[in-house]
Amino acid sequence: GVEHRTGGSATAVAHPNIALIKYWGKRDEQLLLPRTDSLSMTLDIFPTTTRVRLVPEAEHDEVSLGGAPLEGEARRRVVAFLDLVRERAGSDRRAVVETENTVPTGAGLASSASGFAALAMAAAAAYGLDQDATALSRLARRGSGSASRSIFGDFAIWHAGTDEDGDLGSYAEPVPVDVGELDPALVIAVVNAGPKAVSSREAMRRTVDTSPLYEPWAVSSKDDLADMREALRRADLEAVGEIAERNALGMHATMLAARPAVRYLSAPTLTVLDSVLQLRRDGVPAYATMDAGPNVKVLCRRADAERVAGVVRGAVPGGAVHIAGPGPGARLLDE
Ligand code: 2P0
Repeated sequence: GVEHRTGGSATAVAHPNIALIKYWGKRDEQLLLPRTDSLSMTLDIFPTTTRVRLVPEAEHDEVSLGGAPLEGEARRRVVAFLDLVRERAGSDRRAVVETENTVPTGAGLASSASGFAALAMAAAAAYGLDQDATALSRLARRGSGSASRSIFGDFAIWHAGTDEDGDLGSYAEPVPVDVGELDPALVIAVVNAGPKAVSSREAMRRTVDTSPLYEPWAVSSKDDLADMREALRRADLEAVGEIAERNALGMHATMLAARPAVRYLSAPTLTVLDSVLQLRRDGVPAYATMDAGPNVKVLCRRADAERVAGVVRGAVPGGAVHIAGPGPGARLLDE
């Protein structure tokens, strides 16, 4: 069956996304259902390319990243994801999964978002699952929550869904934005490209379970989302930036109040945040957002991005600085 349609092999490419309204906290650890809606911009840099090839006689999946075999928890997550796809496809075939990442893995630069979006698309095609974009987004979510958003380009909202709808109700979809009018860029300051000390999965769990600030943030994030949608509709970059910055700082406040605290923000992070404040005092609209790591993403106008990058570079000598614009959704490549 499968080989006739796809040859049992498919390659997909996907880009990371950065949330302007954050996903932080699950209500279902098995299905990766989030507590709140989130909204992101997909980037035009750091793509992940994944090839999935079915091998009829193999007993185990073979999973590699950058040519090296994946092991431990990272491998387990990929195999569990393939098991889900196999269950849906009614197949017991093992696969060879080869991934090339252009972004540091596990450093809060959304490598799991691009990674599972590319894997979802390639695996669905290789196993012959007929999936529309909504179904692919739902499927990618099962690998990593934020991957649901990387199925789509530009701006996407990931709906938390309801307990009644379960798996079916939680997927991302595009948010219509006049990208030309908004003219956004994200200046990414990589102050530390090493892997994080606490996984975002563990950090979310600890925050939801122990932080007295979690519920208030989750409640205020609803308002942030409504305000964000309105600001995006108006293509009002300053409002978009202000809302994104407050939502991110609030998310980090929830973690700082967890027991024990989860602190991803480091001294260089704060130095970059100071430089962002100085840019604003100097009349340049620039706003910061941070994820599960010390790196800072600065939202600004494309026209200001070089200037912002220069200031940020001066703030963290030795740190790499990248400029990203809105990027494409996940797609299959011709093999
Ligand atoms: C986000 N982050 O919205 C948030 C903000 C980090 C901070 O999604 O457990 O790798 O695989 O669903 O998606 C990072 O967490 O977590 C993340 P899982 P994921 O982008």
